[in-house]
Amino acid sequence: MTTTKIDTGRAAAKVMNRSVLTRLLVEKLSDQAVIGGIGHSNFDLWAAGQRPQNFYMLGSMGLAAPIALGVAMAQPKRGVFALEGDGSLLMELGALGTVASVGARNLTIVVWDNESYQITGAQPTLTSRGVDLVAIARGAGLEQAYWAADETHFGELVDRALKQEGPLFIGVRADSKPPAGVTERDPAKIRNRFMEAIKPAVAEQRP
Ligand SMILES: Cc1ncc(C[n+]2csc(CCOP(=O)(O)OP(=O)(O)O)c2C)c(N)n1
Repeated sequence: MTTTKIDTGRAAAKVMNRSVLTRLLVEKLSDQAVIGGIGHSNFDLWAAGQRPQNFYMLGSMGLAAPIALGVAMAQPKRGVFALEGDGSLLMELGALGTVASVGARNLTIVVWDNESYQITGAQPTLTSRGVDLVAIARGAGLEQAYWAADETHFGELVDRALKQEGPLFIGVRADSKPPAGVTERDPAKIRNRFMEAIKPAVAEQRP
């Protein structure tokens, strides 16, 4: 861990590309579940390779972290990531306190802060006026909340998440480039594929 960079504030964090970092994240994964929030978070997750352990939230903002928390609680041995846009997270800030109070070590929230509701026309969000989501996460009780200083630091934070020492909150300042693909809009297929991929082996199932 590059501890010298760990407390980089938002202003000093590099503006990076969500598609590139999503690929970087996915390349490090094995059986971890990833929940892509509405918006370009899940488009880029889709484009990074359609892993069956990915769930693509279509339609409702702010649900990546709550869904991920449910999966993390049901399967404490599985690493779980929530990928969410800043606009969506701002809709569901209470979830941060819930995640902190549960303290799921296997859960990581990544927020792509592009200061806008990009998918609906790039209307500015409150982060464009200085609202700091990492500071909010810390205030909600998530002590391990950091701005990724650059791509290397992002990779280091993901490595830490993979050791399941969370809950971890990773803020990324994201540029406004378009996503690398578009999620296929087939909710039943998305749900069934995900449930099949993460269902416990028969011996592990609860009675
Ligand atoms: C409750 C709710 N309000 C509004 C919308 C319309 N809507 C869908 S995505 C979106 C913007 C998402 O912004 P953000 O989470 O920042 O992701 P980005 O588009 O920047 O990737 C909006 C306003 C919605 N789907 N649900």
